[in-house]
Amino acid sequence: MTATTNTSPRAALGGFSEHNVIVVLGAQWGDEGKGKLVDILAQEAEICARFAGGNNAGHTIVVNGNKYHFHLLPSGLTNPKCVSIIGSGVVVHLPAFFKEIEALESQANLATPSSFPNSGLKVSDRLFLSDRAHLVFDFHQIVDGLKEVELGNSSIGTTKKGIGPAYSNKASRSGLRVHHLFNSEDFAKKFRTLVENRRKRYGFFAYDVDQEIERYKNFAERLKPHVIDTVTFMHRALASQKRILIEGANALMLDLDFGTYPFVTSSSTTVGGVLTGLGIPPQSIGKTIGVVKAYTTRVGGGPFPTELDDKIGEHLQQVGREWGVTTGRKRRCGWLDLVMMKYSAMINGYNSLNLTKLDILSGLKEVKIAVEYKVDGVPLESFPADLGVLSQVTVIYETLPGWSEDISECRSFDDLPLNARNYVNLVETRLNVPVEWIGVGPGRDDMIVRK
Ligand code: 2SA
Ligand code: GDP
Ligand code: MG
Repeated sequence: MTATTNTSPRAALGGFSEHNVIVVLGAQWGDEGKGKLVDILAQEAEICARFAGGNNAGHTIVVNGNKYHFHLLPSGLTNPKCVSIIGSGVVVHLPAFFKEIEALESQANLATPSSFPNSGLKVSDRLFLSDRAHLVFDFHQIVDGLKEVELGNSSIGTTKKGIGPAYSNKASRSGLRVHHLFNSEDFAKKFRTLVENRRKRYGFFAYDVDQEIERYKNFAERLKPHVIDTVTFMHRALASQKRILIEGANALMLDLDFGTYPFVTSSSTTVGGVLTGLGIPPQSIGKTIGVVKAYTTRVGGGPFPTELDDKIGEHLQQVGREWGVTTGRKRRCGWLDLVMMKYSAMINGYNSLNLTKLDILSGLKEVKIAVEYKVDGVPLESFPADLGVLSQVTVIYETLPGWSEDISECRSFDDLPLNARNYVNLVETRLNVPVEWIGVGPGRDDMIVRK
């Protein structure tokens, strides 16, 4: 992987020539490689916005061989000219917010100058946060852990970043938002009530409330320059036809409404979440891109119909380097599931797909794709809501011959071996959505663009 320029020539093909607003969403259970596509498209974007989730997300971006990890901050920060927005649908852990800024800035200073030639990865002056975003506190993270213990064998396998407890406070109308930080008396009062309340529910846990209130006074001062009304900002940007990239976190099957509930995250990860998490109207979205891994992975608990509990699953995990970016947990691996993908495409209405990590399938004698679920011999119409039903499905696969060639240097569809092309074509035909990008490696330039 040897990228030599900061702005990939391929980025121009990414879609901003046709649309001002592009949305990138995870189509499976996360970690499809959204960050990499966002990085590529961001080279042409003026604004990159996050709309949901928090620092549970983990995106790895590889530029000139240097790895950058994004959690809470938008991955579009890799373009030094791109302004980044954290919308009101995101939940923000301020210690993590500042830590991530520092980590990115110090890492970028160490990186080769050609990665970020103009200004390094300076982020402080081009990163803005909604005054309506809810805050995640350390006590939310403590509660996240306590909840998981309480669930025992049925634990969700959360990232323990406090995401669920913070969204719970939001939904129960007791949460604290960014604007609350700037009225310190009111903040302190509400904060004490919140902690008391959680202690009533979960029993006493050690937490220095006074010290935390002091810490947040400090954070408020540091945060001030970053806080804006993102609704007004986004609407001005739309009115002046700025090129806006909207970055999904987590993925459709982890969505609170449409995912494998309760084994989901606590936010709206779908295209619906884009609207509620940024406060923009539906007609402003020009294009929605679904990012789908050429196989499936899942981290944490919950059902996974095409999971491979065998040598092939282990092979995908090892070769695909499938470890959580935030927690370091091993990701579970399985075959690509088109029943789930059809459901995903119905909800998000993908205009095109980025099929990622096709290179990881190289070397397998044969590859399988799930095309149908049956219960008692009867095909299911779609992905079931009831996990009891899901546990009974027999997965019907289509088996294709594999390919042995290393495809990481392929840069056009025709460069791919025939069997790899057939694999892509099958995905495209069955889903009736064009596969516009094909990932063949982790680097910015390791992408086939079909246009
Ligand atoms: P949470 O912490 O409340 O959002 O966890 C609820 C479920 O959502 C899953 N989840 C994720 N799945 C994939 N990737 C995520 N981000 C990190 C990454 C994960 C990591 O990029 O690798 O490092 O482990 C992510 N975040 C949340 C989670 O596993 C639960 O199943
Ligand atoms: P995200 O959460 O969807 O942004 O994905 P993650 O960053 O959590 O996980 C995807 C991983 O796959 C990262 O380590 C990427 O660098 C890597 N990756 C992305 N696309 C490709 C690809 O096409 N091929 C290979 N080999 N790695 C890829
Ligand atoms: Mg990830």
